[in-house]
Formats: sequence, C-alpha cells, structure tokens
Amino acid sequence: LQLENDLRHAVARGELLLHYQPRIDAATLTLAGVESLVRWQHPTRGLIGPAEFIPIAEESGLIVDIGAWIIDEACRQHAQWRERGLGMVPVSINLSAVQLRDNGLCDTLRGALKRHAIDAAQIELELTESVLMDNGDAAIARLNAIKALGVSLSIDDFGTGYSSLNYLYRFPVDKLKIDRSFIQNMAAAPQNLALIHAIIGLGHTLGRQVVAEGVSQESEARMLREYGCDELQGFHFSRPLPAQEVEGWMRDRC
Ligand code: G
Ligand code: G
Ligand code: MN
Ligand code: NA
Repeated sequence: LQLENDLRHAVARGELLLHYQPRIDAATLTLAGVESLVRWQHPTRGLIGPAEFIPIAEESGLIVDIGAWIIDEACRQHAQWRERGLGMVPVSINLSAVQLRDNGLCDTLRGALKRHAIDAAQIELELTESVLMDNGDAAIARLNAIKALGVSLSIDDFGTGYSSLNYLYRFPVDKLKIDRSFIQNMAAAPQNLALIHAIIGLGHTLGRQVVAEGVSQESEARMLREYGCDELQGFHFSRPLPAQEVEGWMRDRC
C-alpha cells in the first residue's frame, strides 16, 4: 500500500520515465520504430519495472493518469527526435485494459498529438490479445475510434490469449506481435516453429504485418526472416534503452 501511495505522486514528482526498445525491419535490418516501456525512478527503492507497478496502477485506477502521461511523453520524445533531425521514428505505446475502457482515451490521444504536432501514423498502440477479447464488441468500437484518429494498432503477446479467428478478422489492427514464448527456444521446439509459420501466414492473409518479440539469438532472427516475418524485436538486437542511448540506432539508420 505504501507503493500505491507513492505511485499517486509519481507523475507530479516527475519520477516516471520511458525506455525504448528498437523494432527492426526484418528485410533491411534497419530501425523500423521503437517500443516505449515505462519505468519508475522511486526516490528510495531505485528503478522499478512496470511488471511491479502497472498492476497496482490498474487496480487503483491510477493507470488512467499515468497512461495519459505515458502517451504525452512518448509523443513529446517523438517530436524531439524529429526536431533534432533524427528522422521520423514510429513510437509504440502499451495500453492497459482500463485505458481502453476509459471514455477519455481518444481525447487524451488527440490532445497529445496536437500538443506535439505529431503525424498520427507515427504512433502505434499495443493492446494484448486478452484485453481485446475481454472487451469484445466494445473494444472493436473503441479501436475504430482510435483508428479514425490515424493512429495504428497492434495486438501484443499474440498467440497467448485465445482470439477466435472471427474476432481477429474484426479487430481493425495493423500488426500482430507474436508472443516471445513462441520465439524462445524455437529451434528446439518444432511445434513452436510450426505455430510461428502459421501465425505469419495468417497475419499476411488478413493483411496484417507480423512482428516477432523476444528475439534473443541470431539463429532465431535468421529463421524469422526466412519465414517472412516483417519486424524483429528482442535482446539480440537491443534491450530497452534510455532515450539518449537509442539515438545511436537512429543515427545509423540512414
Ligand atoms: O519492460 P518490461 O519487460 O519490464 O515490461 C513488463 C511488462 O510491462 C510488459 O508486459 C509491458 O507490456 C508492460 N508495460 C511496459 N510499459 C508499459 C506502459 O507504458 N503501459 C502499460 N500499460 N504497460 C506497460
Ligand atoms: O508484454 P510486452 O511485449 O509489452 O513486453 C515487453 C517486454 O519484453 C520489455 O519490457 C522487454 O524488457 C521484454 N523483452 C524484450 N525483448 C526481450 C527478449 O529478447 N527476451 C526477454 N526475455 N524479454 C524481452
Ligand atoms: Mn508490448
Ligand atoms: Na508482448
């Protein structure tokens, strides 16, 4: 409960920050974009990861305000990179179920895009498959409203949330991100290989791009490229990095 109390003041005290993990274009191996991942610089406990405080933020309802800060900060950073000549680097933002249900979400997004003069197509929201399934038709209506702003959408942790194929077709999403549990040890697990191959085929059949998460070995990257996966992300390429450190990727991108 002390942590929840501290979290209540974290935004106002400027204790939250975003790290960014590169997403790599599988065909060219150049930077395709970055995924923002929140961290909390706690005054006495040090750096706390999202797995520890996002659940508290969700249960307490603080996630709406924290999520609005995350959206604004990702947009601010995108605009700063653009202004510094580092190019237009698409930024993806993770969204909680509570945020998707919040009626203020589209206003929050619209406000941040306007404040930082962002081309909406440069922002991508990641929602887990289970968040989408739990919200059913209401989720589809909300996704359509987000898409109308010009923002792109991805299904995160794909393959773990039992999407019915019917829903998958109806979700207006641009990308499927294959959950990293399928990628880990893929070479040693033929059933994972078959599933990855099938997900890439399914995604492409539906006109969606397919991203592999948790790519941690060269051999995995090679197989995923052979399978026609569109983007690769994982420790093999880079861990999530502070904004300044990810700029090296942007300078090298050409
Ligand atoms: O960065 P890390 O591996 O610790 O992230 C752990 C989990 O926290 C991931 O599932 C990720 O989706 C989630 N997470 C990271 N950043 C955010 C964020 O900005 N918003 C939300 N809602 N979840 C996040
Ligand atoms: O659930 P989500 O996809 O948002 O989770 C993103 C988290 O996954 C990031 O916080 C990041 O630290 C973690 N991650 C990214 N790449 C790898 C990887 O190659 N291996 C492992 N174990 N975790 C990764
Ligand atoms: Mn994600
Ligand atoms: Na994921």
